[in-house]
Amino acid sequence: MLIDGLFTESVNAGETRHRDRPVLLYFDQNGVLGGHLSHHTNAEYVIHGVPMSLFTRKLEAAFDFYGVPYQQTRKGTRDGSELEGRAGSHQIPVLITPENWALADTTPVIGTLDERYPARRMVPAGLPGLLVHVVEEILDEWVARVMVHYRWHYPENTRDVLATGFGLELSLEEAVKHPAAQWGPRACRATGTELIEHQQAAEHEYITMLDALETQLAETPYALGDRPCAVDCMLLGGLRAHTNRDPIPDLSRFTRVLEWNEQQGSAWQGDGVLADFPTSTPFAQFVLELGRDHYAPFLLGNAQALAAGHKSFVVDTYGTPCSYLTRPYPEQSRQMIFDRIRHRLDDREQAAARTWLEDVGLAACFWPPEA
Ligand SMILES: N[C@@H](CCC(=O)N[C@@H](CS)C(=O)NCC(=O)O)C(=O)O
Repeated sequence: MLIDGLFTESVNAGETRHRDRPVLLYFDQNGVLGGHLSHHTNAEYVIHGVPMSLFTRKLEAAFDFYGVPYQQTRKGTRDGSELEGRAGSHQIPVLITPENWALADTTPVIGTLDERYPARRMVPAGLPGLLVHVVEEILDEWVARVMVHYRWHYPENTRDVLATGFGLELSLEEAVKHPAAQWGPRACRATGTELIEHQQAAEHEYITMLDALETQLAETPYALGDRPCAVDCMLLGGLRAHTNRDPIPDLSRFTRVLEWNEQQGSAWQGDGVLADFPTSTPFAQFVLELGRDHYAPFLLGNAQALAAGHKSFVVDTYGTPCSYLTRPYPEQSRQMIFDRIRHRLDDREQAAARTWLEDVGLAACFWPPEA
């Protein structure tokens, strides 16, 4: 079940223990939370993060669509706070719930919020939910790296983020040498955008994706249809934290995308439907193809390297060999898709899911072993 990603001990139907507090949570056969979670206090949610963080803005966009009030508190990554221990992550955002739980990782966090606000779910039930989850996954785990590249390989962006984030007034040369700017290029090397040819291809991929979104928004108010979903949250997070915030790239020609980005999620009345499964929208098809061509070889190479205990590995990306750091998280993340297929789809839906994943060339990545 989706929520497994939040807990140290995961189970099928039954119970689990939240690692932040020793509270038992109960799940029904479908993995739906009951008991404690339906009881809310008047306290608000608090999102700990920073405005220039993609995943912080993704979660904020989700809250806006749920129409649920929240507070924002500034928190950087690896700040050594007790919150990091409680959430089990050095990353941002961390969400504090009204029950004072500390939760990390936006995909399962949005899954939890969906159970609380089912009329405005960001990931629907059944096969449409699988499609949303897979598109979200490709954006989270693949397209997000392009934003990291833009920010830390363009000194203008680096200088700007150090000025806004840290109050540092630096020249371009000083900015790139500043200790706070050293994480970025390392992250780029780890995620395959070290070489100019891969940087250019990654930028082309992102801009082409925005072209597809621009075209989509002429047809539907959201990326996957007439209502928003987790995919919109991710896209808005990227625009708000990175590409429409940093000086580079110039997005001025994407007029519909920019207008869409300006809209407040709270204006959505909870109405509308997503485009039908499996056709979805041309934008969704675009991202799925990008996932098949580029994310899938990376993900399978990463899985092999992890199994073999290799620290790094090389796969072809955009037609040339590209080196990546082996990371455990992509495996944990696709496990959430495996869990959705295993525990949230019935037999008929599982058969349709398999056919669909084969059709879009993603079965090798996302069809669970032994399902
Ligand atoms: N899977 C996580 C990713 C969170 C994430 O990567 N956050 C970034 C900031 S946008 C971060 O903390 N990066 C620092 C790092 O990974 O060390 C989620 O969905 O919340």
